[in-house]
Amino acid sequence: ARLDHLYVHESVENVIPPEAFVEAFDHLDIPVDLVGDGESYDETDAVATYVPKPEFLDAGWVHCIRAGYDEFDTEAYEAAGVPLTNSTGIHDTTVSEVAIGYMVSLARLLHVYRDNQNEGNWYTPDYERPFTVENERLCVVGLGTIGQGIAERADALGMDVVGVRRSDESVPGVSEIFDPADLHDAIADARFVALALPHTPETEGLIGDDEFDVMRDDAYLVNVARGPLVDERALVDALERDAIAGAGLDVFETEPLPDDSPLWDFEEVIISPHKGSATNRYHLDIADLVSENVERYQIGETLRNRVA
Ligand code: NDP
Ligand code: 7N6
Repeated sequence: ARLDHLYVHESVENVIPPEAFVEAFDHLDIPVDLVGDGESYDETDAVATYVPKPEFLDAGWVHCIRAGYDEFDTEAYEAAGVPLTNSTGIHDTTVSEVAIGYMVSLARLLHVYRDNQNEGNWYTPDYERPFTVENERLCVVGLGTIGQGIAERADALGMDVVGVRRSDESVPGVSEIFDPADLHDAIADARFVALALPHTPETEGLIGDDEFDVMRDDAYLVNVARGPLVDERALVDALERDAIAGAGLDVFETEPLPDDSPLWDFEEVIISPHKGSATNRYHLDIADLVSENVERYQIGETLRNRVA
């Protein structure tokens, strides 16, 4: 069946002004409308949404406006025969710039200077403390859209970039690719370890006590992917016992990060509120992706980014 309606679920407001998003579909030749919970759908309807809802399983196609679709029950979509697509492929610049920003700040101490600026302090760090990212080793774990974006930019800054992925396909700027089974070899020599892989049963708790022990004690962890990839209790412990030097974190086991989390208080931890992908063009980037798939759907072509 052809689609005769695209619905935008109001949960997109978590990240996009819904009206701007709906307007970005002006060129489509099917109507596009904002909906709340409890609507009924049929196979001629497509839905673009941030959260999953049971009623979407009656639609013709569902698009998740996030790259991480770990909150969606892919087996239920497969059982219902409803294609589910995600938004990977568009976060290479946004999220990578945040990862690079953390690394540059942690090396050049911008976060420390800003903390001191807030107190009106003209701060002089110890001579040994500042360094450059140039010539430092970065290990990127997960070399997809975001991982490749980080690797290319880090390479341009003169970093020595290695990475981890399941396939051995080479990646521009990455000098060596390790199999996930060799994670410890991959991270042992790295000054920065950046996580850019999906949250799956296989990747949950990937970085815990053992990994912090393997990492250099002057190493920094960067997590722009998903909180549960890291055992947060082990991370806090590693920071407290100086098993690693610090971290740049956009994502957490519990979001918003609870007020009583010890992570708030480390000088060498930079926290951003899961805004790594935030850009004032997000509605256009997602609308381009969804529009392309509407066209594909209408002519019976394979959908881009199909994950179920
Ligand atoms: P992609 O699917 O493009 O890339 C994920 C990569 O991870 C793949 O290339 C895959 O390579 C690799 N991978 C998968 N499993 C493993 C494993 N067990 N060990 C090592 N590598 C693995 O996704 P994106 O780059 O677009 O996004 C990655 C994740 O980042 C998302 O799933 C999402 O959770 C998160 N994200 C966070 C954002 C934020 O706002 N902070 C924004 C967007 C995404 P291979 O198949 O070769 O293993
Ligand atoms: C804001 C969420 C993702 O998985 O978590 C991120 O895409 C981004 C759109």
